[in-house]
Amino acid sequence: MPSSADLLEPLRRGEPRALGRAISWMENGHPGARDLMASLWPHLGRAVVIGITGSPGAGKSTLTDRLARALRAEGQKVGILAVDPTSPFSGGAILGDRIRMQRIAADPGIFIRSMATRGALGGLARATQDAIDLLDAAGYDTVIVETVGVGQDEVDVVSCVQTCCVVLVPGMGDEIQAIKAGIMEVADLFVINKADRDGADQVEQELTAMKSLAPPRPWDPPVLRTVAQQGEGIPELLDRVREHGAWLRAHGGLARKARERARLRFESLLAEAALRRARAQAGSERLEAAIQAVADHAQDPYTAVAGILGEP
Ligand SMILES: Nc1nc2c(ncn2[C@@H]2O[C@H](COP(=O)(O)OP(=O)(O)OP(=O)(O)O)[C@@H](O)[C@H]2O)c(=O)[nH]1
Ligand SMILES: [Mg+2]
Repeated sequence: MPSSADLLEPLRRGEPRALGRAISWMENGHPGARDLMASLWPHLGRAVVIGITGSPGAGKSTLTDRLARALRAEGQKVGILAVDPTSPFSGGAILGDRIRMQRIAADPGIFIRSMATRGALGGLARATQDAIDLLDAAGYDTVIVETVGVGQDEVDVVSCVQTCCVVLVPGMGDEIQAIKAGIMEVADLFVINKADRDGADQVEQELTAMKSLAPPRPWDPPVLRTVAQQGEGIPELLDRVREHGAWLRAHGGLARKARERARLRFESLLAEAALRRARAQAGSERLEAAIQAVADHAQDPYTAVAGILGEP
């Protein structure tokens, strides 16, 4: 079995096999995972991370594919993480994506990985953040994170990215309302994809109306149109992503985001470690008994937790 030291060099050279294995290590809580991260940590923070999020079928993968090809044409190395909180499978089982992305998958300058719920210790957001860090350490210039727009899981995933692009399509109707909750606040850019279809004007109007109702933000997320299938609007999208990056740098946003990410990660690891420790110290039986007592209304949860922690 390779040690983290064995993995480190090929990983730093950007070898896809080492990268794939390292991502699995982090997902599965391999004993060498912590050492590996410790060795890499000083080298991180170089990669630009772009999030592409939106409803199923909005064209996220097509956009991602186009963006990746545009960045490759500039000579960049590109990592793609396809995050699907609704899928129990991981390791590349998103068949449609695989077929669509076959063309770019053959390019050694592009690394693609599907991330799904199963097997990701500590949740998808953490697994995604770890994978981003590994790609960063492996010399990938840009990482594109594609997530389906559903609930908290993906809002957490969005916290991993530098620039979050929310993809809308014409004819969404009520869906635009649904997207408002949570996603409105995290969007750095709105992309109206499938602009070749009728109704792009209407989505844009609804979006503008929604933006005007939201509390003003220091960065006003621009709205742009793309036809990902034809590659239309992709250079403009990249320009806007870079503008946002420049704005972040000029306003201390990168440091602020880095600190927020560090806090989320630190606190979730700490909470998990505290639970593990409590379980080890009190014993699983006592913990289960306490949970049952709460369920039976024999004891309230606050008192039960204090009891496990030995607090008065
Ligand atoms: N008309 C039109 N179709 C598009 C455009 N972009 C993508 N499509 C098509 O929309 C369908 C869905 O595209 P995907 O890129 O798989 O969408 P997705 O958001 O990744 O889908 P999921 O990952 O399944 O949520 C495909 O058939 C694409 O060819 C576009 O700009 N115009
Ligand atoms: Mg997709």
